[in-house]
Amino acid sequence: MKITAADVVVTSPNRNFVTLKITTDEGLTGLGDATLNGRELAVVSYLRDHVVPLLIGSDPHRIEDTWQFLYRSAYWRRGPVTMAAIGAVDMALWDIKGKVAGLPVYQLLGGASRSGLMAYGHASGASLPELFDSVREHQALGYRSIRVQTGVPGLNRIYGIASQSGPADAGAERYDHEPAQRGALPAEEDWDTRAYLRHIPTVFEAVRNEFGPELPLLHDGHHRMTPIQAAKLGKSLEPYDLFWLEDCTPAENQEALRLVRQHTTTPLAIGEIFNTVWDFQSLIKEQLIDYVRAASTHFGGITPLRKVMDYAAQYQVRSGFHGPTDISPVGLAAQMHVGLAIHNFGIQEYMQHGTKTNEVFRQSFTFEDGYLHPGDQPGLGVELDVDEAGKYPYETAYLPYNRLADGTVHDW
Ligand code: EZ4
Ligand code: CO
Repeated sequence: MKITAADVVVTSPNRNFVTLKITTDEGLTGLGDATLNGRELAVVSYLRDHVVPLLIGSDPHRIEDTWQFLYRSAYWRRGPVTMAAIGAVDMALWDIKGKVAGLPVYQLLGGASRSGLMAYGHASGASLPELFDSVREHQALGYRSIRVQTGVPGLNRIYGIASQSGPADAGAERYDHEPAQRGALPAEEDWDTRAYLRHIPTVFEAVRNEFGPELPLLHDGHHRMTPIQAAKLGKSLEPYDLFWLEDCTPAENQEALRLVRQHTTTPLAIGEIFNTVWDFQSLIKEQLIDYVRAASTHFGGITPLRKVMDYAAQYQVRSGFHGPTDISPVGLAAQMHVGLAIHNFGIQEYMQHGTKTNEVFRQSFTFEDGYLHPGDQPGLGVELDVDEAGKYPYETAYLPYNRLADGTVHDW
């Protein structure tokens, strides 16, 4: 079998997505997600100009070899643009292999280790009553684990707060805080870490009082704290028994996690912006984290995601793959197959795509009683409706960013 075509499809139903569609001489097609939120067109060029010409004529069955060839022959290794491009190729080849075998990808990875994937959703509110409504709404949707983000008194606009609670209007996203916002420039938000550190423990105390001790609760610090601030937050949240505290410090300084670990038993999750196995090497080996936040899309695909999880298994570190709406349905499906197959699955983030996105990407996964399952279609189980995709051309969009009260740019 040979690859005869590889097309890069850019579409913006509810938000921008970049999808690679590989076609073989036997008429089979495979899909891969190459969406890099806010920097989408860089990956489009990387694929169209530098990867697609190398794929034509090659054997789609050689997944490991193709991955190593694209990674090593570029000479310039790693980085989100390169790894999103390689990831899309890798997913598309697994999709094709599954279709040839007549099996869902999880079967090729060793078969199911569980009947479904526990998923968490994003509850948020500017105030406590709004947050409680949002938690109840997510419970009604079936979620059994919930991420909690709230407004902070004195700050106008911060990460993670949807401007509306309840289901979105027809065609819109439920989570309007997630999409990079369409427009020529990024939106500016404000930040004050001391105000945040004072407020957040009171929020978790109130949520525990309202919803009881059993509900697994998660929280995302979104890279904003110094090591000692993160240590303080982890310690102050211990009475509320978090499932995890995510991205408590910026990921570049990995030694920060040693200091955080010395002070708190709150479980730590990190790595949504990591793009290779090597970014996790010390953190896993030194047991500085509890959950791997990688996403198939930004991490080079299914092949390396499986490898990092096998490595993590030796240290009792589990998966918590990144699943925001900027991971396309193809990327989400890819990591569901990995999550179902590995032994050390932890939890899967699952935000729900908008209805227009679901018309562009026809999917076969299920979400029942809080558990995801990728379905049993051969391959990844996602098909792209190219005509629908063509209705929604790319629109410039950026993630927001942060400034402190004195105007200093802060981590977002
Ligand atoms: O801000 O995916 O845990 N989830 C997150 C996300 C990220 C977006 C960035 O594109 O941190 O909301
Ligand atoms: Co996050």
